[in-house]
Amino acid sequence: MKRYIYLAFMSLGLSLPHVSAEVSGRVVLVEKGGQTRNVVTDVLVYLDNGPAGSPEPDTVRKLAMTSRDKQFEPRTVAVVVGETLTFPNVDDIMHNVFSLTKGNRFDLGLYKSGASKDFVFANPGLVRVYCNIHPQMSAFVHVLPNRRFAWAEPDGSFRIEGVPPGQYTLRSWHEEGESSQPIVVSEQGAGNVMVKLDISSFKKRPHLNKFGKPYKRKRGKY
Ligand SMILES: [Cu+2]
Repeated sequence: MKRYIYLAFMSLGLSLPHVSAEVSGRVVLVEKGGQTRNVVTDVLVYLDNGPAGSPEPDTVRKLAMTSRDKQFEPRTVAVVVGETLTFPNVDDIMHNVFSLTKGNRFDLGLYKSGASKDFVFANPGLVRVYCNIHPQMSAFVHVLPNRRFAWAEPDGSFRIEGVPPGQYTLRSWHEEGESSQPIVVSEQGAGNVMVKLDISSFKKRPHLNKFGKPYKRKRGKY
């Protein structure tokens, strides 16, 4: 059938329609001792090192990471290079959102309830986002080269749509670990892809403030 569609397009002097497939599978989080975590949260699955020159959707997404109850909501966001992320503050107190991550450093300064500031992420990579007032506020922004990504469902299943056939590296990320594996996507896509994400060696570490110094506790509270 595809051959006939191709020939029809060729005879009309048109270029071949964009072929895209779907990649689906399941992520398993492996904890210490080899046990698997029952509920999967905040696991990003994305395709890297794919064929060059694949078309991208040109719709503009509205993305936000809100400061609410001294937490970022959501805590993990994926943006495509050049996309804008809005950081609204809906708390009754001031926040100062910042990142010291190389390539996407920013400092939005102190701003009050109801205010919002934007940042455009220019370089791919994982960006660690914090508040300079509240050390418990931490978040992650994944800056990706394209839209070939998906967040896993709580049962670990994932589905990445609009994938041009080719050879890729399938990467998965959780704040406690990451993994990568080669994958071949045919015109029919790739299904039942199993991803084992080892989170057994994760250790939580404190982070520094925007000056690269430890946070100072004021009156016993943040
Ligand atoms: Cu804050």
